[in-house]
Amino acid sequence: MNRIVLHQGDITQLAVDAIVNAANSSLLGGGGVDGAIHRAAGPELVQECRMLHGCKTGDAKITAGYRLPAKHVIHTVGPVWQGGDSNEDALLASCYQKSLELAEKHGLKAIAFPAISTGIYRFPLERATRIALTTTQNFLKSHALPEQVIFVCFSQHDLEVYRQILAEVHPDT
Ligand code: AR6
Repeated sequence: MNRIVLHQGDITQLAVDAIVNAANSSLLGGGGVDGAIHRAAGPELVQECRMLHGCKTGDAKITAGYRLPAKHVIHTVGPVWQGGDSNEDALLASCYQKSLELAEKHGLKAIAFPAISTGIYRFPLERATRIALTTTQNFLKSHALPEQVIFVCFSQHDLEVYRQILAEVHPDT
């Protein structure tokens, strides 16, 4: 089975064990995919998020999915792109690593990621995609869970970039 899958569409519509939210450190909602997830999940999500007291950049926290078709939301905070010399690569890799660790710890089989930091936080898409795919590939090599990781691309262009880089890094997972 191919454990890494690409999908174009709206992450809020996926009936998976967890969708990952590209949040900010308050965990209290925002624009982009964060806004879409909170709208679709309903007001109970922000209530649970308030009890988490925020999240550091590069870290991840899990909640229920409420009105979403997904059972859980893993909230992670990507770095704001500042030119590349402010530890952005390692912080972005940590978002994927910590999210995958949480999924494994909670016994989750299928998890879906958006392209963290590549919207409002302006991380260059190709560089971010390479980090997303290699970090995930390395994690899957030594872990049975999650069984499946879906990378959700919002636009056709993002999907093309993911396709190209996936072929380059050629996962044997
Ligand atoms: N489904 C899948 N992907 C989406 C969706 C969706 N419904 N909506 C947007 N995207 P962004 P960031 C894509 O800006 O750069 C928020 O205000 C989008 O096209 O959502 O990590 C937070 O509160 C892009 O490819 O997240 C933070 O303050 C990707 O999701 C800040 O934005 C990420 O874009 C985080 O910025």
